[in-house]
Amino acid sequence: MATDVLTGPTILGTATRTKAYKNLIDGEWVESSTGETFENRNPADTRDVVGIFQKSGPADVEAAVEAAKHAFKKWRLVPAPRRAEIVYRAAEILQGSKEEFARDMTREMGKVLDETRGDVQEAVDTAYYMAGEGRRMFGPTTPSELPNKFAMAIRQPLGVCGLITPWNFPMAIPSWKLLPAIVCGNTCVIKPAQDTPLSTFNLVRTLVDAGLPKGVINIVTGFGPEVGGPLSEHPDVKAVSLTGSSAVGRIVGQTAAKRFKHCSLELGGKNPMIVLDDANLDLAIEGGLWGGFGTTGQRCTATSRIIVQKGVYGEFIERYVERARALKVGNGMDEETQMGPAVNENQLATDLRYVDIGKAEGARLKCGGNRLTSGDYAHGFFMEPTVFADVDPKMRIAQEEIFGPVVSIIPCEDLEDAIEIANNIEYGLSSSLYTKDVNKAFSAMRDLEAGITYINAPTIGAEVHLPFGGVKSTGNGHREGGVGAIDFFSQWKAVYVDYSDTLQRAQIDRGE
Ligand code: UN1
Repeated sequence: MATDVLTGPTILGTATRTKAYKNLIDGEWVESSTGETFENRNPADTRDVVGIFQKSGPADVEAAVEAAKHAFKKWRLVPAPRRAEIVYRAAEILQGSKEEFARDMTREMGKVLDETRGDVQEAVDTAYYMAGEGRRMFGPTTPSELPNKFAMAIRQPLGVCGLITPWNFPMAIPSWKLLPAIVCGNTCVIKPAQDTPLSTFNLVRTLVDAGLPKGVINIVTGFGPEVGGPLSEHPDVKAVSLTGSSAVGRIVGQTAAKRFKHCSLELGGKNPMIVLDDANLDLAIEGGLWGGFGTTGQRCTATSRIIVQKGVYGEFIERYVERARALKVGNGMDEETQMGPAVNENQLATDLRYVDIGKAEGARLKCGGNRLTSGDYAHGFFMEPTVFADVDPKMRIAQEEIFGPVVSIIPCEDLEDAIEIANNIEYGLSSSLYTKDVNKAFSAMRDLEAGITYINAPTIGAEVHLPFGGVKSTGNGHREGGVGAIDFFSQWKAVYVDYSDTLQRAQIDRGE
């Protein structure tokens, strides 16, 4: 799959060997039809080239879809428990490679090692869970309305699935899509984000090592217009699953709709954490730091708004800002680092632009706001953890997804006011409430408009066996994780077996 090619200059000024990775099509590692490649660079130190990847074009998508279509003919007939055994074996192999794959991921994506270990673990968890689903995939058997007639519904695969995955969880999110898809009997073409293709390679290579037949999963690396677009448009791709921005989601959704494809969109978020006067403040501060600055704020589920009741507002800000200021920013490979770089220059520019927007809107910048460029920061996309206070809920920094380490703190009167602020937004992925009052907790669980609500925990940290996804512009109603993923990657067939040896007409022959 990977060959060594000479690239340079490196940090030391001498050429070194960088691995070149190929596409995986029909079980073969092949170069792209375009003959072009792109570099995957370390966002903590851009002198470090992690790998060279294929800059593919529509012809590569065509070949991959053809391979997947061919493989589907056999794969759909492999019993689901047998398909799942391969996934189970992959989970075991993946566990053994956890440290190596976490290091690869930190190098290509930037988040700290603890978190990339968690990302690999999330793929392991998904594999074990989906392996179990292979022996469930339940469908109802139900009495027929006619005598001597049997009725049931069975799950069937869809065919070729086109999967487009983001850079922030470069192994976990591909696992959420690939593993239920193949357990259900589909075959796949995956286009990983151009910033983080290596982690998807590591996952798929593990599945191949576990015995996955050729053509069942194909990888085509490259960019949206040349790979993602043709993949979602292809008539032989029967389902499209995308995790990405709402802007891209709108395009992919419309493309898929033209051919009535199954389409799952998991898009943006602007997730609120509410802190009431009676909350355990130490816990809320700890949670707000983890939710706001974990993954450098680059989670769809990031705690980007903290809505604090007036009784504790001043104290919360003071203590939160002090802790945010003290966070250790640096290369994620260093075990001491608490926050890594932005994934790329564009993302960093977006984060810094929103700092200017917040200032211009009149929010109070309490800490951060600057790019870090001195010493070890010189070659990476680092910025300070940034906190705005006295944010008006209508401000752009309180309404728009930034996807960086920029937290907006908004004052509120009481729970009712907080929920109004929380809900008055385009998105609805995750949400959280800190309180000791069980009545308030249950009201919030009912009233927060979001696909996920946490009580006394921040907005991040979803577990793979529960539904993951959101309401409003966060998506189109599908759920990843849990049985929702099986629902998406299968279709129902109702089956009736009449063993009466007579013509029985439903709704007509009622024996009256
Ligand atoms: C994402 O933010 O895109 O719940 C995924 C979480 C992680 C997954 C996040 N388990 O924060």
